[in-house]
Amino acid sequence: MNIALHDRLATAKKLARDAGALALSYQERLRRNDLVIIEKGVQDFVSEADQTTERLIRDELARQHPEDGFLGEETGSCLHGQGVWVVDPIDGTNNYLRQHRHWCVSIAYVVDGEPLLGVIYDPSNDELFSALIGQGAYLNDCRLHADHGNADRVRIVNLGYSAKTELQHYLRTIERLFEQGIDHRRHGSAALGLAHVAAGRFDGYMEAFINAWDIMAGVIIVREAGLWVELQTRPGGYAIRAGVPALAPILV
Ligand code: LIP
Repeated sequence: MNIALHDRLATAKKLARDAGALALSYQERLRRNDLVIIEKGVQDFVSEADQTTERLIRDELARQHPEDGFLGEETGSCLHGQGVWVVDPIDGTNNYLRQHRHWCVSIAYVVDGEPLLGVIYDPSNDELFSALIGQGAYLNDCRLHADHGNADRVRIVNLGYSAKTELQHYLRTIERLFEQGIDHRRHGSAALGLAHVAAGRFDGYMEAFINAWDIMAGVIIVREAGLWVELQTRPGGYAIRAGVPALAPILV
């Protein structure tokens, strides 16, 4: 296996933990209402925590792998080199800013549009999800093996919704799931939603518009767990469907 990819995976794992600890340290300032929060758009916020955490990741990646490019939610992109690091320093920002626990750090290494490795770290539960192409998916040190299940086993999926898509499509999806006897949750973090699909905590994930930095790590982790992922490009982003194959005709 490409040694350089193994080195990059080790870098990403340590950086995800370090960035998670830094982001967690800002929670005290949130509790004191001492963190500047900027509204980027409808339900789209950023704080000093997001920016500083992304800067920590970006600077260390530039030091260790200067030949690689970078694309981050908060500090933009420099797309030189064969591979690009695609980073969301705090995925689930709205949850984070309201001191909910459901947020994570997401780091992926992407070549020609395909993720070759991904790391998702949930500091609230100290859970590190990771995958390297062809080498399987892991939760901490435990290998993740998908239970492909079948139609009568599928019972709960995780959904994401963006104001950039049609609300009726989202509502029709929920209606279709209930008609099939399938429950759903919406947690506001695509990265964690995909990581939990790989870990068997959800049977599927769907979101009709999502950014690359929210999903690239989750895509390789779900694939390496042996599950189905379908990515479709959209102007400025993607539509994603993933999970047990029995969900393909339902998550449309
Ligand atoms: C979030 C995604 C989520 C989506 C939210 C938001 P952020 O990313 O993970 O799936 O529904 O609108 O885009 O902004 O927390 O990094």
